[in-house]
Amino acid sequence: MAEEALIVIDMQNDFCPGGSLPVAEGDKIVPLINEMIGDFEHVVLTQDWHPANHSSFASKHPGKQPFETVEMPYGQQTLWPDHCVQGSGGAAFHPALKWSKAELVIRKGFRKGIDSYSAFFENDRKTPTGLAGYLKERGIGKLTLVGLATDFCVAYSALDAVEQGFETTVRLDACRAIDLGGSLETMLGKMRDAGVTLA
Ligand code: VGL
Ligand code: ZN
Repeated sequence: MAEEALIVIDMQNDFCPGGSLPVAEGDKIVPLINEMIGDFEHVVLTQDWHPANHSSFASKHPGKQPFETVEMPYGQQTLWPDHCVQGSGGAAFHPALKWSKAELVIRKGFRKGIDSYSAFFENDRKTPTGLAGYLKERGIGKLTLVGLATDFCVAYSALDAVEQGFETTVRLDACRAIDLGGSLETMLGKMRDAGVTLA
């Protein structure tokens, strides 16, 4: 029997109200996630972890505003307000998140020139984070994903998870979305089509 893990995506201050890239009600899911952390034997967290000059920041692109897009060598990239800078308070986990049980914290987005929404592959869709190998080596085959944001880091992680052969559930009640230009509907459809269980 495959082991199961809870994957908690990017529950960081910058994605919660008061942060630099706040997701509406991002903090509201903390109590439910804490309950789920208690229920799962294995817990993995992800942490968006950018250098201060990261290429996904609109501030590094003269004339560009947050939420506009640019063409990167690996394809289209949405530009964001500066967020989750390595070691900053905004990059820290929400203070109420019960993170101490986590067996692994996987950091992503630390390469200046590539953003990384997914917990498995960076946005070039080629550079692995190592998470798939870690989980497989540990006999973990079934994943439940929660956190922020539903339509970016959670969705990209879930799509990669099924492609990597994991039985994957997203608990939508324990996620919140950015919803940029219909991105929530688009990504919910992609997840359904790929065989992600939306619960
Ligand atoms: C995220 C945008 C930029 C996320 C991370 O966690 O969904 N979104 N960086
Ligand atoms: Zn980011």
